[in-house]
Amino acid sequence: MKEFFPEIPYIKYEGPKSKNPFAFRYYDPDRVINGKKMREHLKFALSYWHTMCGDGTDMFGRGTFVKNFGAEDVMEVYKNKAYAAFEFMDKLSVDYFCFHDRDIAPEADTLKETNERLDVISDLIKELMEKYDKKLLWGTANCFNNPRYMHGAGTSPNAEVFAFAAAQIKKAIELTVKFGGNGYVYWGGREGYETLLNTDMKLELDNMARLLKMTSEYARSIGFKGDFYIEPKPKEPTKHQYDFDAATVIGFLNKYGLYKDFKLNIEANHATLAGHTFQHELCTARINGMFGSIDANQGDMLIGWDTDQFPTNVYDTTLCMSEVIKAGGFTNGGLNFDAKTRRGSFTPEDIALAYIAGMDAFAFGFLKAMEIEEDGRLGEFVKNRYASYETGIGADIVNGNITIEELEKYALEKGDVIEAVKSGRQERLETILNEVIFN
Ligand code: XUL
Ligand code: CO
Repeated sequence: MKEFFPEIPYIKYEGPKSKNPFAFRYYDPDRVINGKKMREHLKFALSYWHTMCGDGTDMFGRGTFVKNFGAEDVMEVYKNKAYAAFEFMDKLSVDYFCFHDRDIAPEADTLKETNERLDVISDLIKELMEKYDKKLLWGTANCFNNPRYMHGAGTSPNAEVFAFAAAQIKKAIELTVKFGGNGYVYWGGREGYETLLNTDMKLELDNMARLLKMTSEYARSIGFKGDFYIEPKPKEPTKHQYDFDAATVIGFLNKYGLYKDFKLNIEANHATLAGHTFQHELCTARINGMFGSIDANQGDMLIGWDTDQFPTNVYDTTLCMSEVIKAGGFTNGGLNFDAKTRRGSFTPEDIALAYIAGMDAFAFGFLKAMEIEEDGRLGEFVKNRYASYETGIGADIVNGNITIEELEKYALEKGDVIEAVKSGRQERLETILNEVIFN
């Protein structure tokens, strides 16, 4: 069989001292930690769109990568993308992939023809999944690229566009089920608005909920057992994306009675675009029982858009994995590299090196997050900081055993409570974090 990446070897674990660029320093896929292999703790996924399709096009220049994989006929190109994707996953020990419908097969003139193309390529992908023992983390529909979606899909002012989006999502769900997918993602591509001068926000939000309800119920009716995820993002492409951040999405799901069947897919770069840390978004999802999956990447704090860089910041990966551990680990979710190399890093080797960087950064983060747990000092500090709620008046507050009048009486008797207030010790705690990371 044709090898698509002869320049990329099989990547093996060589340990932190290795100078071999094509080796893992921290990711040792079959190493067992707490009864589970690292590959099962981390559940890395390849993003089909960036890795097999993204060609480096930006607002100021055309593509710098050629991704036709040696073919000219459009269907042959997409077949070769599939062969190349599985060769890449095999060489990198990436066990999962994520896809949009339009990443795996090109759109044709009619929906019927497009669906027929999807049937052909999805048969091939299913075969390759079995051959290489790879799994689908999640599928999704690209309801934002085609001009018909210029004003949104589920939130389009045009009902015909809503109908088309519903039909497209139906097919994407069928493909997800065909691949035995663990999840289905809704990222609100153009579900948002530019100006209220032309927008009925209430109808748009109601319609978005209608689309989620209809399509998720359909998925269950055809046997989908995985998770539905909403992926929050505050802006880009629209100025006001409806799924702004985790808290907004949780409020939306609650309002429309959808919270039971949905979780969140948290993306690092989307968190920072919303003015939050990655950890904040993960924590918000976790404490609301909505933690699901992760789009692993990082942004550039000096650039105000979604740069989708491969994650190398080990503070972020450590704090992220701490949240994952607190959530009890991944169930259906995992770490999807929704990430691309910079436009100037245009060779296949660059893409492999970027995956190695991201996988090692997360493997390192996971090991350090486990050490933070074992060390216990950070957890202990937080526990003690709230100790006043465990007894006395604090326990009464938490248990709802006290009235406002009784609280007033208590405060009046005390006169002041400043002596009870203790230091937050932020700098000391940051030093403990550094100690763990650098030891
Ligand atoms: C866009 C983004 C998407 C979703 C899937 O910012 O993150 O790739 O992850 O549609
Ligand atoms: Co994403």
